[in-house]
Amino acid sequence: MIESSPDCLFCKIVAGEIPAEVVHATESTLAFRDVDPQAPTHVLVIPASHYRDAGDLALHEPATAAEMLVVAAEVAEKAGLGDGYRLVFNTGAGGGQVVFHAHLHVIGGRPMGWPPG
Ligand code: D5M
Repeated sequence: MIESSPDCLFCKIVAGEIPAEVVHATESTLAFRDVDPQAPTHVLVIPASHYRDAGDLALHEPATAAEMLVVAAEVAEKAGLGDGYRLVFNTGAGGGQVVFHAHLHVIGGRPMGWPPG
């Protein structure tokens, strides 16, 4: 783990160097709208510190990993997603991860299919 990584897009959002539509913030987490939404509600919840993926985060900062789930539930409630929503950690390139700063997708507001694409 490193506190922040100089070339990391999401570290720059945490630092306020790149703008984002923030919907929730705590000392250890930040939640902001995905720039390429896949549903009416699409928010990313990230740890403030830099970890490459969900496993790296959970290994080194399990309390923050758990807090991200609480934040996701709060985001979903605020967005009126009482009917349900989807939480996704794309992990590694083969898992569809593109930004290598751990992040939890909170997706909702439309019917969800299974299996995911
Ligand atoms: O998802 C990475 C996600 O990050 C993808 O859904 C787009 C989103 N993204 C990329 N750049 C930005 C900025 N600047 N603001 C908000 N959202 C952004 P992954 O799970 O890595 O495939």
